[in-house]
Amino acid sequence: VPPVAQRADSTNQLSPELQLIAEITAGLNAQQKIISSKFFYDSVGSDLFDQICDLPEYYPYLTEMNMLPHIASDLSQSIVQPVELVEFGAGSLTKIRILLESIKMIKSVVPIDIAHSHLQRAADKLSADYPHVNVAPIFADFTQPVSLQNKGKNQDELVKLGFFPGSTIGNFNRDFALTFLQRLRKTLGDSGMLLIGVDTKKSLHTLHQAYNDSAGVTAKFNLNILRHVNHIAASNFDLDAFEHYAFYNPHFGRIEMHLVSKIEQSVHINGQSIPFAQGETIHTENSYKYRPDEFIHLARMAGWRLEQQWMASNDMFSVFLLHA
Ligand code: AVJ
Repeated sequence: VPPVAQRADSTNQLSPELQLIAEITAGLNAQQKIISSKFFYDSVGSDLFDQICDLPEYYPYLTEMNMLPHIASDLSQSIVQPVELVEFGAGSLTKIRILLESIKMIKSVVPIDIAHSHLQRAADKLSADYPHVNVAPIFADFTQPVSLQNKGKNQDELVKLGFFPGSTIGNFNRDFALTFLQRLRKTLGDSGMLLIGVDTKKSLHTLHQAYNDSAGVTAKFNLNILRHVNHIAASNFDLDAFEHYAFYNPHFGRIEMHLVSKIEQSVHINGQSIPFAQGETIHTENSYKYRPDEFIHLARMAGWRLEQQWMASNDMFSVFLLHA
């Protein structure tokens, strides 16, 4: 196979598989090497993420899960027309279930996730448990525009309720977060709503512990991206030659996750040899944290109106309902 072109603007003529390889290769040729956090989520990575959610240190999941029954009960009062719930990055569909328990107006569910087999399994289970709800999964990278055409049953009559929990928006830099929220505003339409979970700024210690858990699950999750890349691109990353490094960067208001090369080495990918100095890093994830006023400003810039907001009792996590 000839090496895939590296110029970003030449990648879209390639097959989907080669596009991914081209994207990864381009990131590894950058000054600060980078692999997009969407590559965390193969089946193994999705399972590891579920394990992160079981950690006592990983407060975003626990806090939002504790808020959701209350939020769902509020929404069951205010949502009076039949809706289609569209979740971006739906994972194991655990949170959707809490909404379905209370909000009887949800007639159709469209979960979108990049991890195909993981989502297929979760969607089959959901559909078996809620036989009266139409479940129509989309296997896609939701950071790219996704068309909802012809998905749900009678979807034209249903108001769309977007669901973007877990502070996944935190993976995007400010520019892309704005672009993405604008795109959702279009995708969900003029009667659309968006329920979005956003992690807050808080004590550095709490933030640090959440991404440096004592059981080492986050480290495994981070390193798994290299195994996934080896699978996609037939590269030869040695997982033992890198180590997990996560820290809060107050200047950018974000957690950064990196993989640090323990040694000087080269890695083969896509017909190239990528050199690593000892201590050089691959940046694998940003997780931006927002004060409520910062997020509300961003949502307004993207064309949304704030309808309702919820804050965890300890200010650890926030959830917003936006209307078009
Ligand atoms: C799924 C993107 C919300 O940023 O906290 C968890 C992913 N990374 N631990 C986050 C993650 C490390 C998570 N999001």
